[in-house]
Amino acid sequence: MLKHFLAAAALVAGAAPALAHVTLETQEAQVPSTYKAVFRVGHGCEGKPTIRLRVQVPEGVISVRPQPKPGWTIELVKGPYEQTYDYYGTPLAEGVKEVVWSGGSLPDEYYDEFVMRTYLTPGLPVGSVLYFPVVQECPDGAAERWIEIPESGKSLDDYETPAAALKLLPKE
Ligand SMILES: [Cu+2]
Repeated sequence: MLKHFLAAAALVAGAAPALAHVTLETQEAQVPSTYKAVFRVGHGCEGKPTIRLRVQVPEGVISVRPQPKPGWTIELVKGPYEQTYDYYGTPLAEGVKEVVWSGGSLPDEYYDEFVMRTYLTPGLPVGSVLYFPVVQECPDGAAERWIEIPESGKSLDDYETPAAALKLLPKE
């Protein structure tokens, strides 16, 4: 009986962190569409506050515009895309590849959201999952790296630090 209870407790303990990782508020979106990515940060790095958040923009996600956030400085890391995209008649061959929020301090006990508007281009593979790797940095070099991308046949639950996931749906 006790053994049973311990096994169940271990399962719960193992599953619990999944609720608090850096995740997207809306985890499904139609392709193509304008998508508002809201990254939810539910805790710091083992007790330490979050002082920097870096979000990598996956290929096929363009026209990235972060929402200004009081108390935080935003840096846009730009670079070339793997192809040229058509954005409402404008060819885009380069753009934002990474968004970095820094200068703030989010206590471990608090919750906050980091927002960017994006455009999901028509060529993105409908039916699959798109991953946004996120690195959460804390003082003294501490960090949580939400960058694991599941291999085929595995799910997010198989990983301890999965990247933020967005399921791509066909246009209705
Ligand atoms: Cu977590």
